[in-house]
Amino acid sequence: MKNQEIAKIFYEIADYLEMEEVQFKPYAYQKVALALENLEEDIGEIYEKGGEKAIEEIPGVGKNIGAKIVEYLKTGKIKYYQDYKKKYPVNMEELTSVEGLGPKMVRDLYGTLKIKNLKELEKAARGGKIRSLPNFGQKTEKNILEGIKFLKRTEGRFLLGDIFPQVKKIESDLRSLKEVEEVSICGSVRRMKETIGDVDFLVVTKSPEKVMDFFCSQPDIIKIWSKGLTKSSIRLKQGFDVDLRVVPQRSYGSALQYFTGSKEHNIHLRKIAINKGFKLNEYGLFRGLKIITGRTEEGIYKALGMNCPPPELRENRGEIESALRNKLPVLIQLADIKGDLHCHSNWNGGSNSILEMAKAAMSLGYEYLGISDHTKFLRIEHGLNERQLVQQRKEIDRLNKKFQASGSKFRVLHSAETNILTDGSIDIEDKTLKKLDYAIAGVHSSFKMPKEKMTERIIKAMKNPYIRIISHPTGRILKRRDEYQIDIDKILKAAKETKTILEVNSFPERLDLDDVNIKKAIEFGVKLVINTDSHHKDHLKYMEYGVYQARRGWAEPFDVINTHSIKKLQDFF
Ligand code: DGT
Ligand code: CA
Ligand code: CA
Repeated sequence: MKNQEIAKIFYEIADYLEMEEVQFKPYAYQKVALALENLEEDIGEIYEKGGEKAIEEIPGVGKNIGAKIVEYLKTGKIKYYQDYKKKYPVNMEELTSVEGLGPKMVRDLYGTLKIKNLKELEKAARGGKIRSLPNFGQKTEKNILEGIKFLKRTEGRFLLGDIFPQVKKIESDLRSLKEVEEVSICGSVRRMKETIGDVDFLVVTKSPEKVMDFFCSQPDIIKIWSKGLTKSSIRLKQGFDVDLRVVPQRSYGSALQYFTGSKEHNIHLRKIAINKGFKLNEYGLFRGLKIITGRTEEGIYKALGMNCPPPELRENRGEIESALRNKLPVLIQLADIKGDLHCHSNWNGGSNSILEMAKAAMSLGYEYLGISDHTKFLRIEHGLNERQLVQQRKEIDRLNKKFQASGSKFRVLHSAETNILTDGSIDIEDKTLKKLDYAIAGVHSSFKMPKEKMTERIIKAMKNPYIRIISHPTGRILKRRDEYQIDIDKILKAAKETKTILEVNSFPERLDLDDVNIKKAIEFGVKLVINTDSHHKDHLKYMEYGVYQARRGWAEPFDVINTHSIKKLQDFF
């Protein structure tokens, strides 16, 4: 599909336009890029069927951008983009991946020091060359070095959400082979870890040759590291590696157990086996030379006197002790989720109208959707002011009347994602907050405050009686920036006292709270909400990733407020 290729180019064009400080246009390109990324139909097919006219029906596409899409489909190039690349021969994607480094800074660094890529950037920063540039200074130089360090730390790991759809596709392709008797994803993907080193598959088959031939001839392969009858290893064009192992049926369960990990879980489990006079490895559970069991995972855990913990729990964080005492939690599932309480609409520049978002939520079987647009402090996000919020309420009331008249119990709830200012106050006055069904608050500025100040800032927001939810409570962006400095114990204690709900943000690069903090929050008795923070109707599907992290954090349906029915939720608020 050309959709992703064109989207990527448009994002870069937006960066170049920002470099030249062109107004509004960058946003237009970003918007189309987002629409292309979420388009289900192939753009080439749309063009073949309906010509340029059909292309211009894609949201945000006008004559100008439409012509560029057609140019790419016809020639594989966009001259406008090529010209920019000639003018600024920099690796934009690489450089802007450094936290805090935007297109304008890239322009200045290229203009003065001829910096074109990450390597040159690091060299200049280490050499103290950046601090003396106008508009940069010592602090910026230090931040750049920290940003680079952070990138290196997470290098080579992939976001679960970025690779999961393709991993599922490989799984179903393997499953459809008639030679394949069993297939399972294992490793960190099966445990739904937020980032993935490599992908591991297990297969049972009597014709390993056929299966390996298939595995090593998939279309997206860029390298075959090894190909054998029991193990093959490949790299896909997205950059990640996939291992496939073939095991005999009698060892399938023990191999699945072993290769699911985690390593820490396995080490603990093996000790228990030894204490009971067994030997446990990927071939089975043995007493002396005699195999006791190995066919199923459940069989192995049972023989060791325990329940089989869901893969998401296998991090040696107490799950083995719970499994031994028959006390494993009954984890939340995607099917328990009855609505999404943090979504954006076109009122604040999102891609879809409230009605479009609501329809998408209904098609997921939800009972409600909370619209929570940004508020006025966030000017780049077209944040709403008090007057606009009141107007928005009217539209939502109108929609709900329609739903009611048609006999649907679905409701749109009115919220806002307000900003916690540096002193902990909220950028919308209480009088207006009071009129919302519930208000959300989040930190969207001044991320680098000292720990104590940042903790106080958030706690003050929680004390506002109208703020019911704190969005993405730690502010981390995976592979990009660390969480801000906060005292999580103090935050959890205050959340409990003020009955403030903490969000599990499902966006694949956020997953905030993370698994460890989710578990901690539950132990503190704090309630959670799993939200997508959708800026497009197709983002609603990210809910699954929030649910996986909640499972990794031992969450049960009872801990999460958007498992409530609409009635119960309204009473709750
Ligand atoms: P990743 O790939 O870094 O995201 O993480 P995993 O957990 O998928 O790790 P990987 O691919 O190296 O190995 C897959 C599983 O195999 C791992 O979760 C547990 C098991 N395993 C690997 N090495 C060892 C080991 O040295 N000892 C034990 N007990 N298990 C291991
Ligand atoms: Ca792995
Ligand atoms: Ca592996």
